Amino acid sequence: MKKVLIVVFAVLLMAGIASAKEFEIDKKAGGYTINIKIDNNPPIVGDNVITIAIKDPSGKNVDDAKVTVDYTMPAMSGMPAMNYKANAPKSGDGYKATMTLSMAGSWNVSVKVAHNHKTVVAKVNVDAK
Ligand SMILES: [Cu+2]
Repeated sequence: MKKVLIVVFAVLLMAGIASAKEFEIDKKAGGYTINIKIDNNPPIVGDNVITIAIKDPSGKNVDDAKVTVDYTMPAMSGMPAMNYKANAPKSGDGYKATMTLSMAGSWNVSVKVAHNHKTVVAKVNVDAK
């Protein structure tokens, strides 16, 4: 009995760590489902790897899209607006790019997916620490 409880506790603990470690969100855009993961949660000042997985309206994985990631911070006192763009080529389980966030605070991340002659955009706001 004691052993079972310890195993259950360990599994719960690992699940908790796994979900806290990675940022993950699903967005719908133009019928597509765009799953966005960031390897740090919250994202950090510095390099963060963003992984994007895409399903088409019929639920099929899309592996022939062109994906780019724009990440911007609006101007604030003493700091002009910052705009960055990264290509996210297909790599393993998704499309991957590195976002180098140069300061803490609120960043707007736009994932642009070009597929079958149309472009859809998924937007997410993150707070870098
Ligand atoms: Cu700023």
